[in-house]
Amino acid sequence: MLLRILALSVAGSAIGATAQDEMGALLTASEPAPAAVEEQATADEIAMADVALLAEAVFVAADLNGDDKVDEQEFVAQGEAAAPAPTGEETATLSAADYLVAKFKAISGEDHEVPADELTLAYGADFQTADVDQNDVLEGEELAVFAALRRGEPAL
Ligand SMILES: [Ca+2]
Ligand SMILES: [Ca+2]
Repeated sequence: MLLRILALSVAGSAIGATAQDEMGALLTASEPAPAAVEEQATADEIAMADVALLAEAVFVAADLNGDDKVDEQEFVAQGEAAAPAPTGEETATLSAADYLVAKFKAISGEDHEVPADELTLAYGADFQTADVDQNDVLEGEELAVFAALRRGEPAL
């Protein structure tokens, strides 16, 4: 009886190890390096499938204190770092930071915090809005609209 349990547990662990190896290989194959995600942000086009990765990369970059939530200050700092406000005459009534604060409020809701899934949802919604021809790929002008929406600025 004892031998049987032993044999089963050995067999079980062998299967477990194989499955883990396969999972590891799959994860390694499908997860792009952080550098690849950064490149997607400035690519010629962004596919719907890239949005979650993009949101994740932005979230990690924005969450400076590592508490798995992006607060207003972190959101604005990340937004300003990603798209520096144009220098020169500031005739607009709202600054880039004002737009980012408004965008943060829209995403965060009443708890004034944005966990990763809320940022991913917001990016998904902005993607849909920017994808004018609804082909699940942002190209050309659509990319500019997507960038503006993510900064909370009115799309042109
Ligand atoms: Ca944080
Ligand atoms: Ca499109």
